[in-house]
Amino acid sequence: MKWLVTCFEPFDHAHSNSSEMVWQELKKRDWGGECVFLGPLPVTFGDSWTVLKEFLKDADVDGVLALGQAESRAKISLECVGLNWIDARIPDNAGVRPTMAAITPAGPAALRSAIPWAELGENEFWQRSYSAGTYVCNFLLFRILEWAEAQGKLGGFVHIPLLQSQTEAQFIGLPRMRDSDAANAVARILDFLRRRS
Ligand code: PCA
Repeated sequence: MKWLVTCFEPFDHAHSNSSEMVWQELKKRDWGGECVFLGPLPVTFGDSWTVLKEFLKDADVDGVLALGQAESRAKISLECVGLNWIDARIPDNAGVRPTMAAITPAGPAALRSAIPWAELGENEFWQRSYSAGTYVCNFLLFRILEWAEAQGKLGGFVHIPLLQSQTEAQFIGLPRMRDSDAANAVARILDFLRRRS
């Protein structure tokens, strides 16, 4: 299967984003032409999906895996559900802070990812998650799941903890993964996805 892999730019005044760091590392590896990479996407409600949707018009892919950073989580999260809801705790990179609003007012309360994450199991590096938050990552995940359902394709989201090399003061005291552990773990997750028929 051919996968599109995206990541996010830094946000909330940080100058790094673990998803972009891991994504840069994945891009260097040999995926036998089965993975294409788009990023980093803007951390904005206005443009994140617009940029991705535009790319998908001409891209011949079977699935989309989006990567994002989750401070305060200790393991990689395999997101199983996108919530049809936004409640931003901080403004996005365009200064917009939507609160208590449905993404698609007439849509379902939530959409499930059709990726069979249970088959991948759980270990010291990753676990399944049932909340991608209520910020830009959840917004993008919900839009990807709407797209996947309409197209009969697969969509999913993986949240990555902070990495040891991220030195911003705002990250001090939060859980971290070793950079190489995170990159190798997400590479294994991507390998699981591309081997699906
Ligand atoms: N994490 C944020 C948005 C961009 C990112 O990398 C989130 O979890 O919503």
